[in-house]
Amino acid sequence: MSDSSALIESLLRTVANDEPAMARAIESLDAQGRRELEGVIARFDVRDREELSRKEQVTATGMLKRIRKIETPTLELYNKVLDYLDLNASSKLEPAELELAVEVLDAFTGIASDNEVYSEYELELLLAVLRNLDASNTGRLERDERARLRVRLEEPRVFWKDEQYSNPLVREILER
Ligand SMILES: [Ca+2]
Repeated sequence: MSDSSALIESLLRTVANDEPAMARAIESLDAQGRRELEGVIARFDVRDREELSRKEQVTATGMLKRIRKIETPTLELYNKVLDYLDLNASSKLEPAELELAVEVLDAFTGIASDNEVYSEYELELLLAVLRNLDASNTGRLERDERARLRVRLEEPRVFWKDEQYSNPLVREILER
């Protein structure tokens, strides 16, 4: 994991000035949290160079800003969500996958709050949506599952409303 730690160090250098709160949150992660963070940001090192280009840094930072708290449990859930959207199982989010990820994250942001960041609870709900879409149970969305998702994303509010009634995994979380 030392190689991906280099990814964290390079991200830290970038955010130290621009995003001090994010830098502090990253610095206070324990070993498990760092592993989860590496798992998130390594997806943006698309060419596998073990460092992020300026553009990839911006993408990674932008994706990290979508979670309310950079903590081990949220990073763990975020990795699981992003795994479903790594459609070719490359461990990287190539541009088309990133586009879908952004679309999905935009559609479900604020499902249990009126802000634009994901809490741990909201990530759990989003994961339940993706798990339920993964009818073939492969851990990522296949072409037909993706097609269904695309159609549903056209009306995200209706999508979420339906999920609350029809998705047993979502219901289970809401009824806790
Ligand atoms: Ca991929």
